[in-house]
Amino acid sequence: MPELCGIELATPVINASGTYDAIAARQAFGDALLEDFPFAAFVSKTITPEPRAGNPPRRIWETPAGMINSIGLPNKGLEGFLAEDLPRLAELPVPLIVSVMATTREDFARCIERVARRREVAAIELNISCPNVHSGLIVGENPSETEALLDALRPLTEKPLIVKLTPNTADPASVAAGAERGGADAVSLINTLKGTAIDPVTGAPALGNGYGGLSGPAVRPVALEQLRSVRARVELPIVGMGGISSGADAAEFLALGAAVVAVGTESFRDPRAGSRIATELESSLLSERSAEPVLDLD
Ligand code: RRO
Repeated sequence: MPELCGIELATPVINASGTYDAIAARQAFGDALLEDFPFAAFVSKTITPEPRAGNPPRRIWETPAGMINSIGLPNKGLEGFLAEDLPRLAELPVPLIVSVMATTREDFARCIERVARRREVAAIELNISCPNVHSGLIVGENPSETEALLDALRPLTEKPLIVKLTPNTADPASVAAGAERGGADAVSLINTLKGTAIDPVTGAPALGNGYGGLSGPAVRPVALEQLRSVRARVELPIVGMGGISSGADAAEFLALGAAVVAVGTESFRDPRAGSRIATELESSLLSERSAEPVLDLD
């Protein structure tokens, strides 16, 4: 049975944070959603210590084989999430991973302490890689800052800490190594690649914030290469993602040594993509061959 940091999963397919609104889906589909939930674990949209309104519209722009988002982390804040959303997410029939972001170590610590106390939470993802929020030094671009953040957070919980890496840096493997030295239990990659677009009608930037993060099939080769380089550098389990839209795509990530895969942009097109990809994966030749990663990582 697939597992991530000791959390047993029915399939190796989970969702990428922020790409599937399970609370809205439950409202739309009712209890039928619980009987046939598309992912083997659910990762929440990232929360922050205080509520945020997010970026001005336009927030999404379609690109060749992908899209750029400039969502800007709208959320109810830590206390709003714990009071309103967590009880609803706890009704999902799969383990819950809560994604957290803050701009100081103290705020990160406050979030971890409050979230980790809740028994509904199986693991915590530390989002140190959002492309759409100005936070001074981006911790996730810097291996020693990442290590120091983990040094500060690691003692606060025994729950698994999964570090979401940014692809917007020259050497993601060094950041992964920093996370490993600091005591992370896993890394996940990739977050979106910084990108921009011009609205052909107005000639102005298409996104309200001027730029955003690119995702979808267009980024898959970049994600695979970053996975390859991170896999070669750290022993940690890896959640691999970036443009996965079929079982064959997912099998590529598993062949390169990902422990599980996450589906993001494809869920906007097909909300049942997670289940479909898990089924396709079962019959994928590559996934049979890759029970042990087969590719030379050097
Ligand atoms: O909310 C966002 O704009 C966002 C986040 Br937190 C993230 O981690 N990655 C992304 O592409 N968008």
